[in-house]
Amino acid sequence: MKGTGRGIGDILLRRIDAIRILMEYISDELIVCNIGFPSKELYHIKDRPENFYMLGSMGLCSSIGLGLALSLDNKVIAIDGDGSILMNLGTLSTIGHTQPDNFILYIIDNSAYGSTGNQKTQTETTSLRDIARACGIDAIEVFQEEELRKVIKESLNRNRTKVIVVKVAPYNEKVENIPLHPMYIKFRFMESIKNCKNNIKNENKNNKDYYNKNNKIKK
Ligand SMILES: Cc1ncc(C[n+]2csc(CCOP(=O)(O)OP(=O)(O)O)c2C)c(N)n1
Ligand SMILES: [Mg+2]
Repeated sequence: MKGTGRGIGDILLRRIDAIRILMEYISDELIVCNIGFPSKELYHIKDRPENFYMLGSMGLCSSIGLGLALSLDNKVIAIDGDGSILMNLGTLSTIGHTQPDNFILYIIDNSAYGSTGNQKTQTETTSLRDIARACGIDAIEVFQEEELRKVIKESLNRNRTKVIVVKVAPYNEKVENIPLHPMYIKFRFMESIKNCKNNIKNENKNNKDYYNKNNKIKK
């Protein structure tokens, strides 16, 4: 891999391992999860009202997560895929520009469009970590479980935008489809946001502060 001295041979984890390890450290954080197998694997590991499973479009998980992080004080984690990030690379620029201190983008990079049959993406040559860094984000690429656990713990304890790129082998766990109606997923998630300590009422304040900071609103 570019700049790391590490490569395909260092990859031992699978996407389901990366999700399982993350979930061991999760308490009340909000999670937005990429469409397809990532969501199915997350549902299989730990379903909870604070999980929002993407249905339909690829590419927007990180953007929805960012919007939530800008609107709420709770920690928000977007579990995304390399294919989806490549489809919406502008998301990294927007994250780098806005830098909400309560946002973690957890990119599970299997160098493949895993959910549709593991067709190859270009992340064996394109470093998502380096692109995130070029956007001003504190970003890291992780290959091994021990290092991943350390990075997750640090990122959850620190108030700083973080991009974690977990390099995994292309593999889809044999898990059932999510048996929840899309509207149920949506309303259950909305309900869990209502219960957040600092809820959506802060949205206007956060937006105003952000725009004021950037001289968009002059008073
Ligand atoms: C706009 C759009 N294009 C294509 C698809 C079909 N599709 C669903 S998941 C997926 C692969 C996603 O790849 P990645 O984000 O890397 O996640 P992975 O499945 O590898 O974990 C594709 C092509 C879609 N749902 N929406
Ligand atoms: Mg992928």
